[in-house]
Amino acid sequence: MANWMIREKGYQESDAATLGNRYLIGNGYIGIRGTLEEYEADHLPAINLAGIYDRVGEGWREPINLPNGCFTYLKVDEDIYRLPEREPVSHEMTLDHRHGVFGRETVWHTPRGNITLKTERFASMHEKNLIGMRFRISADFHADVELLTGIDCDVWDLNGPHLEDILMEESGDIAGGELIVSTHTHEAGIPIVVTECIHSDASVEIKSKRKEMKLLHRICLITKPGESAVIEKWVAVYTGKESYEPRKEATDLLKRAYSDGFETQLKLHMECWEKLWKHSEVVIKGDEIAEQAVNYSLYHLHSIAPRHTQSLSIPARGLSGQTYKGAVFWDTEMFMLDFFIMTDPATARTLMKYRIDTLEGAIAKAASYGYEGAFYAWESQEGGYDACSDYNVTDVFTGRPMRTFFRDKQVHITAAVAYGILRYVEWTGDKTILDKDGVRTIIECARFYHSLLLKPVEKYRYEIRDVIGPDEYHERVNNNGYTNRMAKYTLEAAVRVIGEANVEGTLPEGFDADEWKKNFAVAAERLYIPTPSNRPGKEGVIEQFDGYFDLEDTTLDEVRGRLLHEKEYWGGAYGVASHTQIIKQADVVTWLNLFDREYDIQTLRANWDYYEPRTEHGSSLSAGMYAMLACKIGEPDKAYPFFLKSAMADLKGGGKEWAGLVYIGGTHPAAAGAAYMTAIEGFAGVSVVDGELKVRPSLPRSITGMEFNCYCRGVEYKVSIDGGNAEITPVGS
Ligand code: IFM
Repeated sequence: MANWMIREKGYQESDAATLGNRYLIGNGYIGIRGTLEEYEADHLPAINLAGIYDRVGEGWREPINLPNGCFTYLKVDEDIYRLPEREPVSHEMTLDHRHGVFGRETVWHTPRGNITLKTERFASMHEKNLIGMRFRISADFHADVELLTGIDCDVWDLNGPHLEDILMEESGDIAGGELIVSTHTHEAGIPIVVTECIHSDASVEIKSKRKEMKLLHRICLITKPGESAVIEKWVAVYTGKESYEPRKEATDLLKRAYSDGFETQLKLHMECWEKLWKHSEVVIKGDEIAEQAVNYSLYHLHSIAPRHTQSLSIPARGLSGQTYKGAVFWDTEMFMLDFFIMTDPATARTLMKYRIDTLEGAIAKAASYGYEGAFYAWESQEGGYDACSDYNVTDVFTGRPMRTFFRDKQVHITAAVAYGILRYVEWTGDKTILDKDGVRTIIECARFYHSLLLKPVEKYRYEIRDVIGPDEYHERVNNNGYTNRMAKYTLEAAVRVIGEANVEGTLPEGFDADEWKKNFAVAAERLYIPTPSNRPGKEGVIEQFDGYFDLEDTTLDEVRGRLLHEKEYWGGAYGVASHTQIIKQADVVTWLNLFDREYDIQTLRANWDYYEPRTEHGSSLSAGMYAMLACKIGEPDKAYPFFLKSAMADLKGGGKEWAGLVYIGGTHPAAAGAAYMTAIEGFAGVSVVDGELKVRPSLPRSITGMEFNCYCRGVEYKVSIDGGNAEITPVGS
């Protein structure tokens, strides 16, 4: 039986940030950190909304944290019982990651006996604007209890405050009254409404503690030993982006939920989750740890999938807070997209539509640097706005912002967009995404690389200089192999797409197809792609960028030992890794993983063996790429620990939480996606060849079989693997 529950026994205040990520619940629209109900801003609770950003002054533009509608604490005989202030007798947190239900149970000792508070909460998959909560209070004595629950408007912000003119009101349409908080964002004035109501048989009073920015219900009851008092609570959230009447919609939703009751709404929510698992559950036989870790990873991807819209993407830290500015990186296309293509093609389309719809932002960014075409945002927010600043890391020694070049030099982002759109088409067969806008997007991506090319006077080839590859520790390098190969891919893809669009009539008006096809084809052909080396000791290894092999060749331990501060940034002008061959994350290995068919196994292995010991894996994206390439060289056992590292990125934690003095903690959906890709494309060996689904399993020792479903070209297949044998059957046949 698969394990779908994680639990944390005992209480450590210092774990609040990590557990906030690990126990996150969400429905793609709302993300709620797995923090305790009584936590205030200093313990980092956050309710995030997908796609709503705000900027205050010169601070970073970031997603907003909503007034915390889950805020709750307990009073017994006039004394407050909450963590961390009051030490518990026992404490446990749980997450049912099959159904997205968070739970906690805490027992406190009071002078008259023990009191237990149990809570459950879910962000409804059925009603995207709804959060459901249920409290059970029991005591082994006649306790005089007050449950204080409501909306805490004193929110945690990294670069806020983002909410203005906060208005706290009460209304009496529902028994017990509704609490209503109306506010708007600072920059664009987007109206936000958070409403709350409770259902309780006990006596209820509304208590406003406006000074402390809290609007609360006070529920008074006397416990009977052996019985639990049950209180249900609903929170509804609407914004002016989705409704002209957010307040009315929110209170209408509250009324519906109130009359349905918790059990009914919970059932609807769980049924939605069951539907998702029907298409996406991965059964792994023989290895329960791997099975739980993969499905837990998929839980996170489901929780942040924007199913409520047709054009939105997923931020690099999901909906787990304001880190990384809630922005969308190449993580989506290169790490998360495959999961959606194979289990939920409609969401995959939504992710790629976001890129097509933000093309104008990318064109404007390219123009701002003097390039043509589309230079996509390194940290994309709405409209394709690039939230990445020129000073993205704070120096730990001086406290000053450091000039970083992620925004202006990580040009491989544009190729990720072209790759994602075409991978979607290849797997789904859905060419409708390549309408006029889609075709234009591919053309503008290619035009960008075309405008970047340089031709050295003495050489008959094009080069791309002054870039940062996936390994961000080496800045402003020439001919990063990954970047050049992805640029070539984009140019060649554009040639193909232009040819087909010419027939379909989907080319942009006035576009000279023949001229550009020729330009792109010549550029692709002459673009320099570094080749495997024949230097002694480096045979078959591809140099990551010009001059990389001449850098100091030392060990990871040696470089780590040179750190003067644990949070010091390893890259940049003076970083400990910058002048060495130590790299942050898979770079050449990412490239070879995508284009493995162009190299023999010896070359793939030589590069894996050379680069892995030199990789810090300082990004959660790294391990998955090593895992997948290990599978491609027929070494699933070598892949396994890297696969588990990806799959456990949030289950176990331990990843980097700081870049210099900038907090970068949160969930790791790209690692979750990489875990899926390793399981399905690596171990199970799933691929699409000429439009047909192929399976060639190569399982690690601990895994004896696998079962999962996979969409390909509009048909859903069931794949069953038993040792080295695989069976593919269309679902429903
Ligand atoms: O996109 C990644 C990048 O490759 C490494 N730093 C973190 C980013 C967001 O996950």
